[in-house]
Amino acid sequence: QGRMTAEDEGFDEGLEGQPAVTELIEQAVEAGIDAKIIVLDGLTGAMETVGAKFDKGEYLIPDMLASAECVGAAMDILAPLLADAGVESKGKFVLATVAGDLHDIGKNIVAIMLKGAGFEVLDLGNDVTTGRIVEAVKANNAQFLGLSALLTTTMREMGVVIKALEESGLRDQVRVLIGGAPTSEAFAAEIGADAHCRDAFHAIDLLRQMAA
Ligand code: B1M
Repeated sequence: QGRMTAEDEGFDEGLEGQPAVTELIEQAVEAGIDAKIIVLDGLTGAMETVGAKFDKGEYLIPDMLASAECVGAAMDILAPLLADAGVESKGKFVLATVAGDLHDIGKNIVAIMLKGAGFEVLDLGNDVTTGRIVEAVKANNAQFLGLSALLTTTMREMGVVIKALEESGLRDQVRVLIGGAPTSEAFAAEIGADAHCRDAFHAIDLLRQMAA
């Protein structure tokens, strides 16, 4: 789908005649469904189903990767619809999935939303070491840092990043927002983050409240 076709990946069997993800997204947009609903109920909901199938052994890693590509292709269509036109820069935002964690779909959606809301986003990617994150905050004099983690093991690294910011004397200059399925408000409080974001839209709401 733009990045990959079912045929390229050998997934052609059984898909013949089925609408592709991009077609379904275009149909939903044409039908006037809000992009936020498409992201939360359509894409995020579908990834929960993918996770459940992986748990049961019905899906394997390549299936999860193919699903990730589909979300990427869908977001290419939705990104312009999620942007606020002509907004002024609201500050520098460093964003990363922490060390050891390869999940970046959620982070990429957050990046699109932040750019759309007027932040200057420096997306460091996934599996980013604490050292690189701290360096980027310092070098860019960032006012915001977003950390993402999808694994119960790697979420602990977020606390390590916050400690490293404290040790570098940078903690007071940067608001730290965290997100990712295993994280919670209680976990954010435990590691000393400024906020926990349930999803990308919640992140934008929280940032608006912080600016008010
Ligand atoms: Co992985 N995986 N995975 N996986 N994977 C999960 C997370 C899992 C829950 C699946 C399952 O078992 N049910 C499970 C974790 C279990 C646990 O830790 N308790 C799991 C596992 C086990 C693994 C491996 C260990 C599998 C293996 O190798 N045996 C492995 C680990 C690799 C690694 O990271 N070291 C692995 C690998 C992968 C793929 C690489 C194949 C692929 C990722 C591809 C990619 O990201 N490019 C993958 C996928 C796709 C998933 C699931 C199916 C989908 C994740 C996703 O994209 N969700 C996932 C199951 C699930 O989540 N139900 C699963 C959709 C996305 C939009 O939501 O990321 O939550 P989310 O982001 C939201 C919010 O959380 C929030 O906003 C986002 C947008 O609204 N948010 C933020 C997130 N970050 C934020 C940062 C912010 C603000 C908000 O900062 C400001």
